[in-house]
Amino acid sequence: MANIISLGGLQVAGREDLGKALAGGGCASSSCGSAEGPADMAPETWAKVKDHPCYSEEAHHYFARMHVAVAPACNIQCNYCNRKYDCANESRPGVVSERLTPEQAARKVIAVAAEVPQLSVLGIAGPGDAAYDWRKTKATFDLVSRRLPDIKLCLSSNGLALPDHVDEIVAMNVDHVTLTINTLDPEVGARIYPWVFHRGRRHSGVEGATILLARQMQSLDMLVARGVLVKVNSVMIPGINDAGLIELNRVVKAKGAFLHNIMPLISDPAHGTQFGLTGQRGPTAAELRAVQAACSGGANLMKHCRQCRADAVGLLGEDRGQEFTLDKLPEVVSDDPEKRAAYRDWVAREREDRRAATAAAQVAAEVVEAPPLMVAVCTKGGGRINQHFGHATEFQVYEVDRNGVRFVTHRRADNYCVGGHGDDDTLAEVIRTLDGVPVVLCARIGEAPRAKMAAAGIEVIDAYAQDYLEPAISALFRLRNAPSDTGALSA
Ligand code: CLF
Ligand code: SF4
Repeated sequence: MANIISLGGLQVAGREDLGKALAGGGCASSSCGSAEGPADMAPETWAKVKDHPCYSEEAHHYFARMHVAVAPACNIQCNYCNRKYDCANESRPGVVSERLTPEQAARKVIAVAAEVPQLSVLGIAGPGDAAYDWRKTKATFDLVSRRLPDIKLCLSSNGLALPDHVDEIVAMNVDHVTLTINTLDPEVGARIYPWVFHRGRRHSGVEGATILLARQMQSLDMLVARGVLVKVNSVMIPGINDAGLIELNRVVKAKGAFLHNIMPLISDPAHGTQFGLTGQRGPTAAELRAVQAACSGGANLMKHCRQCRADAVGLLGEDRGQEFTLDKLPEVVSDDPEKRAAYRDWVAREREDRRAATAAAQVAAEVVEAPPLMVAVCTKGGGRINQHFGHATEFQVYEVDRNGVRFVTHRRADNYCVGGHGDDDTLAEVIRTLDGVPVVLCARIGEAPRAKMAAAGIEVIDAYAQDYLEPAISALFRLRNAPSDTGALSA
């Protein structure tokens, strides 16, 4: 089999060259899902999540998803949505996608699959509700699964119409469904959903919220009973549903949800939503972290969600959607499954190496008694420190101590270096973005920005360029706290 892989137009051959391609110059990066690996779950569950960038935090370093905006109709009204934009339950608010017919969508998926070997998942997350606009969702999945049987199918829904389609979902081998459940309390629900449309009638207030909640719980039970992995999304709305999210997390875990994704409300008067116009604010990062911390011991939390667009393409955190708009697609598209197979072989070997290196570094670090250290990383995928500081639009933040390296969150900032020139305003924004994070690991940085970052109290280190993330972070922790230990890597 020809082991030739194309990464965004760059042709590379084999494993070493692919590593170099991921390591070189370049741009966007990302991260998201359960932090667990194959040792933590049943083999059949691991088989479902290992290539899904949202359901496995590890997979998001290697695999891409794409969304197609085929389902514009919706059956409820959320106060953070005004229907001019994509469904805000699993999309960045204020974004409008190019709407496609199922045939156009299938053409687009085949074209992307031929160009992006990292592609492993097709998701339908709007622009309305994928289960309510079922005919178009199903037609798209049917067309794609016939042509690309190795691509996993994934959908997102508010849950109201979903119980009517569980048999078809299972028959189509859809292994991953996201349900948005914002509250267990219909009184609270009435403050989020002014109305729902069910069985030909509109129901408002508490009556509507009661119907919606019952159908969401029914959806969760039915999907779990049929072996479908369910991720629950909750939009955190301070002063409205925040107090109930810990109990919600506990309940969805007890019902068998695989992941819980607590997303911040993004509210802006310019979006024209009820919450935007009435000044309802979203949570601060500290409020979101506090709720996540209080959910410890409940359902696994997803912390790498990027609140994608309903037409997102690429690794999480990178958006290649504009490369694949309808006007840029060829009329006749053909797939190249060998490229994806070669890429997956490479990923399997990389994962083994990375796990072995992480385990060895952890053994060395667990003797170090020191407070946890926060470390930001510049990466554009592959689980390595492979991005120039000036090209990072996003920093992945990890915490390390003697118990290991844990992904905490991502923080976004405009990239510092534009056209080879650093922008001081952007650097100031990067420094604000990295508040509370004293160290950044990157592939390269110029001396001038390094000095400015140091003056702001942030050390930027490029000595671990191209290394795997976790072993490098462990080594840094050990070096800082046991510098005389000759076993530690030096920076
Ligand atoms: Fe899309 Fe959602 Fe499937 Fe992922 S996204 S339908 S589960 S393939 Fe992922 Fe995007 Fe977050 Fe969604 S980062 S918004 S969680
Ligand atoms: Fe908007 Fe999605 Fe809510 Fe429907 S379910 S009103 S599309 S946010």
